Amino acid sequence: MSMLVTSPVVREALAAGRPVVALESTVISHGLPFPENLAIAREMEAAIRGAPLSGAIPATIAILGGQITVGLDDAQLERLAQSEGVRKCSRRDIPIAVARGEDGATTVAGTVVVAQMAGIRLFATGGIGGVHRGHPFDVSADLLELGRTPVCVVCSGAKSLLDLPATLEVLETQGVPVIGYRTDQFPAFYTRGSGLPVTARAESPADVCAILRARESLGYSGGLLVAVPVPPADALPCEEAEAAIAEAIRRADHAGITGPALTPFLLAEIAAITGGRSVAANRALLINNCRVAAQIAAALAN
Ligand code: PSU
Ligand code: MN
Repeated sequence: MSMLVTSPVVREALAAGRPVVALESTVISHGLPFPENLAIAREMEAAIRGAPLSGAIPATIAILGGQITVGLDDAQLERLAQSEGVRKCSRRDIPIAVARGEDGATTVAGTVVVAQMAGIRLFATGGIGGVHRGHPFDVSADLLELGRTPVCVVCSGAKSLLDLPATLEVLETQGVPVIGYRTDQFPAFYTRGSGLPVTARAESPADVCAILRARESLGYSGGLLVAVPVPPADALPCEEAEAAIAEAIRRADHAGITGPALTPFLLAEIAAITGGRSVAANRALLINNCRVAAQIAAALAN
C-alpha cells in the first residue's frame, strides 16, 4: 500500500497545472462540533469549486487507515467528522499515524507538510496556531513549519486566546511575511483587527501572486501567510469575543489542560459560552478564505 494517495480529480488538476487549494482536517475533527463540522467541510469545498472564474479544485488532506490522503471524497469527510479517535497530526505525528494504520487529522503544520509532498502551493484555513497566552513555551509547530516550507496559507489570523504580539514575533524570526488582504491589521479571527500591523498589505489576488513569484524567483524556501479578516456581518463584537476567550482560558487552567489538547478544548468552550455564535463566525471566515485562496491559486496558475 502506498503511503500517500492523491484522488484522481486532484491528480489530474495538478498534472494539468490547474489551480488546487489544500484544506486541513483538524478544524473538522477537533476544531468544530458535529454535525456543523461536516456541513462546513462540504461548504468549504463547494466555495473553492464555485469561486468565480478560478476553476480551482479543493484537496482536503487527512490520514485514513495510515494512508496520507490528498482529496477526500464525501464518505471520507463524513468518517473524519464523526469519528472520536482521530489523532491530531502536526509534523511530528504524521509518521506515527502512518506506521500504525490510524486515522489522523492534519493541523496547519501537518497540512503544509503534505501539501508540499503533493505539489500544492495554496492552502486555506481559519486560524493558525501560535504562542499560547501564559504558556510562552507552547509555540505551535504551525509557525515553524511556515518558516521552512514554501506553501501560501490563507487564514483569518489567529484567535486572541493566543498571545498575538508574541505570535507575530515568532513569524518574523522565522522569516514569514504576513500579508494583510485588504487590511493593515493582523486579524484576530472572530474580530477583524488586533491593532497589530501586518508586514505588507495586498489589494488583490494578483498582488499576492506577485509577491509569491518574487519569493520563488529568489529561491526562498519558507511559507507566506495571507491574513483575511472575517466578513463584517459575521464578526463577533470585540467584548463578546474577549469575554468568551478569557472564560475559556480560565476553565482550561482550572482543568489543567495543556499541550495538543489545549486548542481543541478552548475552541469547544468558546462555542459553548457564545451559544454557537463563534461557530457561525468561524464558518463565514472559512468560506470566505476558501474563495480568496481559490482566486490566488488561479492567478498563480496563469
Ligand atoms: N485555530 C483555530 N481553529 C483550529 C485550529 C487552530 O481557530 O481548528 C487548529 C488548526 O489545525 C491548527 C491547530 O493548526 O489547531 C494548532 O494546534 P496547536 O496549537 O496544538 O499547534
Ligand atoms: Mn501547542
